[in-house]
Amino acid sequence: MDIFYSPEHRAHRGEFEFFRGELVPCFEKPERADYIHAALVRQELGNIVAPGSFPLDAIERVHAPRYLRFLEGAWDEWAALGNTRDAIPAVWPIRGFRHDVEPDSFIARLGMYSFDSGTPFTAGSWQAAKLGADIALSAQRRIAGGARAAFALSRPPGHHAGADFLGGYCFINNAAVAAQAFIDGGAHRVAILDVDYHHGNGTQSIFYGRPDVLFQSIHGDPKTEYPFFLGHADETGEGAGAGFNQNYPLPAGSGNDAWFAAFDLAASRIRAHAPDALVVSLGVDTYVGDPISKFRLDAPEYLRMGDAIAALGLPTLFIMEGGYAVKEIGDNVASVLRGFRD
Ligand code: Q9C
Ligand code: ZN
Repeated sequence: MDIFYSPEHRAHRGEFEFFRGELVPCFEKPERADYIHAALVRQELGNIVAPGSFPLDAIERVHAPRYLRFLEGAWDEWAALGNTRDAIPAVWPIRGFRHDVEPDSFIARLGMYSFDSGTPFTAGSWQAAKLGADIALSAQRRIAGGARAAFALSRPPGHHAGADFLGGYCFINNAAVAAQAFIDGGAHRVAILDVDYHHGNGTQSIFYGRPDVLFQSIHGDPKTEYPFFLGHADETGEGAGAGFNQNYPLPAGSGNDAWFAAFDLAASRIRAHAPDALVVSLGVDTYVGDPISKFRLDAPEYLRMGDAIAALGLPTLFIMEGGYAVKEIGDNVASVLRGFRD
């Protein structure tokens, strides 16, 4: 399958994030995509294709224009205030505050449009995030044009980003943008399967009220695992979207059997939805060796995962999300694509 990639993702290079009271080097680093790219090339899993450039309209179909305008100008604003280091959110409105008045202060607006401090905004973050969405849209277009599958090697990841918020290393929700592009291209129904260790809180909130985009997420139980505040089993959609959102939270420490049991439930929901296309939010931070996550999937399970996804028999768009065991993520992603193909 074609692999959409650009080395320009390196423009997003966060320096530090907080970890147990200390600033530590960011886990979400450029080397991640480089290792994945290298493994896919080494295993000859497809042609590497440069993305096209898309107008912002496709992104505005899922993100608020004022949020995108903020992101687009954020670094220049921050730099004009005399800053050279990353902008890290540090103040947020919470329950009971007014959330709709955009403050003038840069750091207040950064807080308004974010939900954690772990997502530094750097000089090249907007360019890389926009490129990540262009990669997702390019891969989506390949499938809309008749390909069975495509892989979007987007970085930074996207599934924690909502219509007007960033967080969890994510700025633009690449999977949501691609799913919406399928709908706008005439698809009646799309399914998003999110296999990243962390609940796709951004994707869920974007489609929560809609029956056309089914969301299925297998993840660490939010009672103990990031992003904590969303991803419980009783979140099943609202209004017209009631019944079109399912979460499969699993306890930290869960292994292969528990994971694939949840996968089977998600797979039957997807089959019942009869979608025109499947978008897979592919995080490999479920791996036993992942430094920030607590599932225990072994390396061979990624072959099985690819095989199980292929068995759904749908046009399939893989979009890269998390995975932080940098040396192994390339091989694990390659295994998913190999399992899908073979
Ligand atoms: N300092 C994705 O996998 N922080 N995002 C965890 C480590 C946030 C993960 C604590 C994890 C976000 C796309
Ligand atoms: Zn994750």
